[in-house]
Amino acid sequence: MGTTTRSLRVLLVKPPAALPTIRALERFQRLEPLELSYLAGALPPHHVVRGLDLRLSRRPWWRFTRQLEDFCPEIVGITAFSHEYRQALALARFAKGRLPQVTVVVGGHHATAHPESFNNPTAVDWVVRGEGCGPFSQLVAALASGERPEPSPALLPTGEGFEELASYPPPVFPPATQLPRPRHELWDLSRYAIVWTHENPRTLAPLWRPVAMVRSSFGCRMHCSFCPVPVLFGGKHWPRDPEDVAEEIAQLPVECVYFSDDENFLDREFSLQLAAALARKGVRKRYFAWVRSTTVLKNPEVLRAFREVGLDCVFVGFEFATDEELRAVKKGATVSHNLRAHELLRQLGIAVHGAFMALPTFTHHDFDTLEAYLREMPPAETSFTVCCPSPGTPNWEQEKRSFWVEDPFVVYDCMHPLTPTTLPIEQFAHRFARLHDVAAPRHPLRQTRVPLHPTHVIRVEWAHRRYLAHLRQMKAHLMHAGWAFGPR
Ligand code: B12
Ligand code: SF4
Repeated sequence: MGTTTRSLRVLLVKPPAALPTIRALERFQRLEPLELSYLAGALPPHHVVRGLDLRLSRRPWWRFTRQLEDFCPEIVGITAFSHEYRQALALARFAKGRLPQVTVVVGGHHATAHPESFNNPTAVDWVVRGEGCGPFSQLVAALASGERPEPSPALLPTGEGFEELASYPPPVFPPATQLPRPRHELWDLSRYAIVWTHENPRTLAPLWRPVAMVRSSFGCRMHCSFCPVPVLFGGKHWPRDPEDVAEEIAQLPVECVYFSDDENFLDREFSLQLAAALARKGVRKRYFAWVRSTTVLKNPEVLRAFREVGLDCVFVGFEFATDEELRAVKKGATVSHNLRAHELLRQLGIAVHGAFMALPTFTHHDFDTLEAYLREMPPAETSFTVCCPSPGTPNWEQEKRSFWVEDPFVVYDCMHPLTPTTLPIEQFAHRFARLHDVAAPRHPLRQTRVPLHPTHVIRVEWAHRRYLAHLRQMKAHLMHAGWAFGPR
């Protein structure tokens, strides 16, 4: 017995960020919404799929309206990090208002961790938790053949019965080999760029370079207390087929590739096979990857092999400047591991992006200790976040009673403390912003004697100033999110 399946028009939407801190961050790095490329890759080719990244538009509401009117989608899929959940909900409500017959589906990190935020039948029809390709393709297949999709803890209809399905833990991602190839062609990749850090720039090298995002594996076997990855991937690390990853990379129309793995080089065999496949296929690209300091020390030959195929920079979560703090978050690495890995990477010619955190409990002494580390460490690009529990983790549940804002998701950008700071908030904001100024001179591109693209140099300095100005506005952003304690 055959069922007729229609071709459906599907619009996949990335909301614009509301937080000025995130918009300021996007001046340094804006990456394609890979989650939506995966969803598109999961659908059979007879459906017509469009991607709409509203971060790229100066008038996002106007663009959204135009897409709804011109394309008339039958399904609208919206992704959201926690800080975007209100915009996602507003877009969903707006789509329903314009096209009452449309089916609206919401998924992504916030839906996975806090599906109840989207249990609003006037705006959203279905909420997808966890990995979306499987549930989304089931939903589209059912709608295309005129059937009602089968609800499950991964595919929840809003309204009646929602709460029971949402009470299950989020479904753990399936092995990476079961996922489709993402459809990068959904996006104009020339519009996605990051400041590309490397150790040996040529004269007048541009700072921003167009970039594509590729996920070669996901998950991690560590259990750092602030991180959602162990919950999302059940403490496992899933690599893809190295030949498939190399083929995906070979077909990209841009030279720079930003890996969005949690830990690229955890699986030694996979990493060496991937480097070998890239070399064999003659793929000549540049790479940015993520690695733990302990992995660098354990498998330096992997880093060497990747350097040979084009690895320019790695993101290393150094997190803190003392062993006591590293132990408290169960990082499984010490300051000595971090420093040794840092030196080794630079010897290999790989630039380091060191990520550090400040705790809400930081005193002036703690900030001084971190600043001293930053001044003395080898050159590195740096980023700083405020250590916050991650939505959907046991830590979030434990700490939520101490949150000092009514809607913690609105300021969940890891740049705003969710629990009371030891220092008055203005001083905390000032010291947190100052970390960026202390670290900036250590940036490898600032250390070089080679002159760089002059317009980009001015642009990056301006972006840096804007970013710090927004960080110093921390108190105003917290008040907007319903700061419970008022000014201290
Ligand atoms: C790469 C990455 C980044 C990149 C770029 C991301 C981008 N596209 O702009 C950079 C480094 C810039 C970045 C920045 C930030 N990030 Co980030 N990032 C990641 C990371 C490591 C991978 C994300 C990714 O690309 N995954 C690949 C895609 C394919 O997988 P996916 O997102 O899980 O999508 C699947 C499902 O979620 C689902 N799905 C997703 N959307 C939808 C929509 C529908 C309709 C459906 C049906 C299904 C569905 O199906 C998808 C396909 O499999 C994750 C950690 C992780 N392991 O997920 C953190 C993570 C997403 N980031 C996070 C955060 C907090 C941030 C920052 C706020 C932190 C900061 N201060 O820098 C900023 C915000 C940036 C922004 N513009 O909003 C959090 C989000 C948590 C939350 N609840 O919101 C995560 C989970 C890590 C963490 N620390 O907790 N990030
Ligand atoms: S090592 Fe990185 S990805 Fe793994 S749990 Fe810790 S912070 Fe998360």
